Amino acid sequence: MMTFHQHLLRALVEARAVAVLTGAGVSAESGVATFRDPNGLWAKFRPEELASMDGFLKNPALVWEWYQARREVIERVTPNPGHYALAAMQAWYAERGGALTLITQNVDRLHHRAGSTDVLELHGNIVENYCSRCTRPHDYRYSDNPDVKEPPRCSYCGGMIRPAVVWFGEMLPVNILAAAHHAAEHCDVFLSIGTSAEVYPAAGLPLEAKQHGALLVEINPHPTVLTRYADEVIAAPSGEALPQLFEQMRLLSSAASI
Ligand code: BJW
Ligand code: ZN
Repeated sequence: MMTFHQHLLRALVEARAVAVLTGAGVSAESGVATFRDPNGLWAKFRPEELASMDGFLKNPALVWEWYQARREVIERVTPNPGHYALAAMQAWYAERGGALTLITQNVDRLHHRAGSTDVLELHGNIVENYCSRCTRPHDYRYSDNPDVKEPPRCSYCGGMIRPAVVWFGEMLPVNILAAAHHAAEHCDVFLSIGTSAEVYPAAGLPLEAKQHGALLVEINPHPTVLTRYADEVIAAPSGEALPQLFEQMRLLSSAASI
């Protein structure tokens, strides 16, 4: 049983608006590799070769196969207790007339599968695809065609189809980023969970929230560049910390209402 500071629990129970930023660490306990951990994806692959338009144009089949392999993993795994706790917390705030805005850098859709709604996907998703030339959406589903080894071609212009993720050097979806900034600037508590906070502009959101007066909380078993700015650090895996945090919030809240 983890113990949390009373003022953290009280801040969470009293908050009207909560913003949460998640990263790859939230899916680690589901069996999805992170990027920058010692056994993460970037330990084996060079980011600029795989997660950039230049890399895709130089070696489309390599990039496509890398995404196919990751799709295979993501189809096979399931959300973990951390994903479910965040979905339950979102419903809990909504019932009380508040709001929890879930901002994620993850492309795996596990938050959706756990029941979270209105998820702000800053880096897109790995399930959908679009044409790298004319940008039209392309209806390719991994489960229908798991063995496609090269990018399919666009039925309108013949361009190469790419995953609907945001690569280095590409702009994040404008409306989604704007909604994320708004949530960061207007929340009472901001939770940064399972992210190294190294990739911008997402990494700027926690400090933006703190500058606007939010309590900044980090949940991560390892220190990050953000740790020294956090008001509260829960140094534990999110799949363990989040269900216990939510449980203790509910206990405090029901005790307070007696
Ligand atoms: C656990 C755990 C457990 C483990 N529980 N925790 C300002 C300064 C410097 C550079 C820039 C800047 N602004 C922009 C840039 C450039 C660049 C950038 O940020 N570079 C930095 C790396 C230096 N940013 C961009 O290029 C962005 N675009 C942009 O800014 O466009 C501007 C523009 C304007 C005008 C014209 C054109 C452009 C785009 C960034 C896109 C990032 N894309 C990727 C790939 C997505 C597709 C895919 O998945 O293949 O997104 S990179 C990769 O990193 C992925 C992730 O979403 C992202 C963040 O990683 P995350 O989630 O933090 O994972 P990790 O692995 O880093 O950390 C995991 C953490 O979990 C660790 O801390 C562990 O301890 C922890 N953990 N187990 C809880 N059980
Ligand atoms: Zn096209």
